[in-house]
Amino acid sequence: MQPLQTTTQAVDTAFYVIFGISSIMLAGIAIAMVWFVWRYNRKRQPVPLSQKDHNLWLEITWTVIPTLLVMLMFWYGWEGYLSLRRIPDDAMHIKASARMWSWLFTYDNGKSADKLYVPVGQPVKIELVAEDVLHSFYVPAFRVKRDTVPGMTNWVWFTAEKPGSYDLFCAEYCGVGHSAMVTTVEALPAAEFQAWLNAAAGTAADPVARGAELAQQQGCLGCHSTDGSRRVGPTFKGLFSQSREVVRAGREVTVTADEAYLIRAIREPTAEIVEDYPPAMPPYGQLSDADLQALIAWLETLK
Ligand SMILES: [Cu+2]
Repeated sequence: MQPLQTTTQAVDTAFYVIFGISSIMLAGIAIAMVWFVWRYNRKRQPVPLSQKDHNLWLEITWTVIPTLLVMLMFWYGWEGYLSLRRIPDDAMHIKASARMWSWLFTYDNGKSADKLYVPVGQPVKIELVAEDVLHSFYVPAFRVKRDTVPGMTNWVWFTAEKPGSYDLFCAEYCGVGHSAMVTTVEALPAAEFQAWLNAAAGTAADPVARGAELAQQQGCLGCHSTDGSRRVGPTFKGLFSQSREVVRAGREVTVTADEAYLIRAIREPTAEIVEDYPPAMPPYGQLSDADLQALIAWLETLK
């Protein structure tokens, strides 16, 4: 089934219809009220002139017109909702994984990225998966927002009509790094998108390059800076072989950030917590040993 309109058109139409009717009602009611206050002020008209207590046609009018207006608002809301929930047949499938505190997008050919690349003019169906807690996939430009719920698969669809970069937020408070859980939708012209999609990825041969790629993909950079600035977690800059104060099993100890320490910090992040930082990092047990080595090789270069 083909939708009649894009998600942006669906939401905007309903919004402007409701906003327009509400504005006219607000102005009409306020003007009538002020006019009545002035016209029927006791000083101006101390004695009521009419004893009429009802008017059938007036009552029918003020019942029928608002009923029609409310039904009109319902109609646009319902049509808009159906458009949001009816996936076009030619929609391209992309999986969005939400985890504390980054997004990972996986394409059907196995390619993955930390930004959501989409082709202009083609509908995309985003399958929403939560790996840990509740998050919410929110792209204001396409008027879509839907929760990602652990154990449940949700989805949204949208079409990017113009090339560009659009904000993508997590819209469900999901812990200390929530505000860092932002990325972008990159809408590319169809040919450029195909070229990007078919370019090999995740396979940089050089370990340092592979490490940098992993840091992006795995969402490390959502919480750790590489320029020395403080984020949810400590910076990566100058980390390797530095000595640092950590709290291990409730006791303060000084450790050297060598390879063994970094492996522990990635695999079992809450076992040793760097002083002054929250025990916020999820464990990254799924990384292969080769990937771990690549990440560490890359960390070593961040002097
Ligand atoms: Cu989140």
